[in-house]
Amino acid sequence: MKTHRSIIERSEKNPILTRKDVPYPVATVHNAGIVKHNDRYIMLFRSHLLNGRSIIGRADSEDGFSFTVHAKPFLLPSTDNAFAEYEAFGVEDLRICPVDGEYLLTYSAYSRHGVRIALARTRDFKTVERIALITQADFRNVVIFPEKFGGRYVRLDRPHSELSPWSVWISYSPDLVHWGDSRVIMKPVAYHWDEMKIGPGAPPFKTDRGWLHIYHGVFKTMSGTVYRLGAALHDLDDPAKIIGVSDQWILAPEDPWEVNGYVPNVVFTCGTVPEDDGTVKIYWGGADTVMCAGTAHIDDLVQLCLTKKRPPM
Ligand code: BMA
Repeated sequence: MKTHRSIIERSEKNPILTRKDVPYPVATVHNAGIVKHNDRYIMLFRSHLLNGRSIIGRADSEDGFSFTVHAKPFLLPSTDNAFAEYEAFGVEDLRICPVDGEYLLTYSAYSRHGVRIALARTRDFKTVERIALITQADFRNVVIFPEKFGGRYVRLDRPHSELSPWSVWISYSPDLVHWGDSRVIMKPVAYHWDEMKIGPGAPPFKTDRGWLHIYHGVFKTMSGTVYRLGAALHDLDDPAKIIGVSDQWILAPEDPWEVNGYVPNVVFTCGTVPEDDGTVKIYWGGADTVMCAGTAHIDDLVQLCLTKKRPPM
């Protein structure tokens, strides 16, 4: 019996991509960035190699649900001096941020120094140019807004400290290399589904009412943590201003491949594709093991942020 319509309708093809689809040996396929480029969906997914470290692969699709994986990985840890030191333990959770006719790629760079964020760019997904390491350690999950504000790039990021665990901050840059004017704009809420930590998910996209940001939130239970997805709406002119954050989550682990896997009870997004018909395709890793997709009406998500709010902080 269906009691109410889900906000996100899961694809019947889920999981849409698994390690069996990958022509080189990997343990997982998850946490993929995605974009529609020249009418094709391009997915840059994370895979654990059999040594436990991660690389980024590429898969393409005509319809956004059936993907074919490229023979070779898309991005491996750098061997270039400036980056190699910080990517030695792998590259993870890449986001594709379309800005000014190019794609900015942000990803977690792991090394013995911790985790920090690296930024690269591509125009055609054939050549990739690394730009800079744009955070210090203990940062993950950076997404860059599709437009500049006052001539500056704007990103959401997620520093962590014991006193203020895993919250969403905003930072600005004139040149993609130097970032500053940072301040916190959204925090976990006590005894709420996202009370343990929150972090940027997919790069925000524009709606009539604001920038819609799909983020992840974590709750700690007696048998481990649960990763779910939520929605926040940012002001169109000033993205530091949050208009509303949905009180309820929009996606929780339910399917067997979300509940069980490499890390149980995880749905984790790095990308969405807003379509011209008012829907948005949302992509998420299930249990850090497979890729899944679903569709939502953009209006439904916006309304949740406007009418059933939790305080941003
Ligand atoms: C986070 C990151 C994500 C992962 C999630 C659930 O801390 O490591 O890449 O999907 O945990 O394991």
